[in-house]
Amino acid sequence: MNDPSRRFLLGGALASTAGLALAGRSLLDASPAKAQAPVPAGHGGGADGPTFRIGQTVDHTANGFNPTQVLRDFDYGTTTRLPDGRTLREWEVFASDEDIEVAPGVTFPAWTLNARVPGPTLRCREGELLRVHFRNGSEHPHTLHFHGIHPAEMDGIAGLGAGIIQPGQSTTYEFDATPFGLHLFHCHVGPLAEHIARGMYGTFIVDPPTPRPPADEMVMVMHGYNTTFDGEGNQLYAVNGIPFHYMHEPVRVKRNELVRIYLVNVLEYDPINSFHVHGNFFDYYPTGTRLQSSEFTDTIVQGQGQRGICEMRFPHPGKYMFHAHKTEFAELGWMGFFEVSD
Ligand SMILES: [Cu+2]
Repeated sequence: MNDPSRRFLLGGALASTAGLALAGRSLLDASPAKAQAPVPAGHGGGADGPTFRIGQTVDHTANGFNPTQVLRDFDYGTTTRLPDGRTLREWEVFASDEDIEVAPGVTFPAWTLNARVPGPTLRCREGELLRVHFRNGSEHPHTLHFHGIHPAEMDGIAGLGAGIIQPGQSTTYEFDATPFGLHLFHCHVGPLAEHIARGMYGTFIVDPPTPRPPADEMVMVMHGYNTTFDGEGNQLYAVNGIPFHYMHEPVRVKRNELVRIYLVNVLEYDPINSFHVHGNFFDYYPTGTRLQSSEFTDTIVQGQGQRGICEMRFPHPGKYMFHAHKTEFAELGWMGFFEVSD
């Protein structure tokens, strides 16, 4: 991903996002070198290329999801009481193939969970019994592999338990909600990198027995799109599905209110992702498995599969950027704003 010339051989998606990157970049610096690089004939700028229009956003209605809603969408499933008094919590999760407009005029053929990227944020409480009913409506074989503590046959990989779930087939994963913390789930079918890069991941929150203090809670899943399918990097970077979304629709928060971000990195192909907030610091709880903050900072890094909880209050009103502190990712979509008001 470090060779700009290779990037610009990648076709319409990149050419289309160059304008977006330029729009966002001016907030970070004033030298849009990449965005001004020549576009190969027939890609992006040509009549047969996608039609990027500055100021336009993607069609969220056609996509079927909007990152503004994804941000605070916690799926608690349905609960029943077991004879021993324990709570049984159940969800329905389905896989399907969906064309998603990931940047204006740029369609990505995603493999999705519950028809969105990222998939649902499943939320439960430690000690519950969980059942995830998985139906594969995709044209491709998939599984659900949860992070957490569970028996081998519930691990959602080939050759164990139900193994690979073929198109049209279903299975149920059952395990205990433990340990409390911030986890994730994703497909675990090979080629694994592509199944993840296509969009098959979601957030899995196990609340502690005594809830965390009340807060304005939100989920941020950091990921990317390898729109050329060369498996060598990403042409777009995003939080919650759509690059630059929170530049267009800032995350609105209240001054001095506790903000709790469940931050997950599932970015494929690039080894490290990061999160940085302007004009503020936050407490960081790695994996959310301890109730004591391990760090007070304004920047953290995560490898793929790493996650952690960020807690902060904004003492001043106004707009504050948040973005990957990897400038390349920020310029290709991984940036947004908090908008703080009274
Ligand atoms: Cu898969």
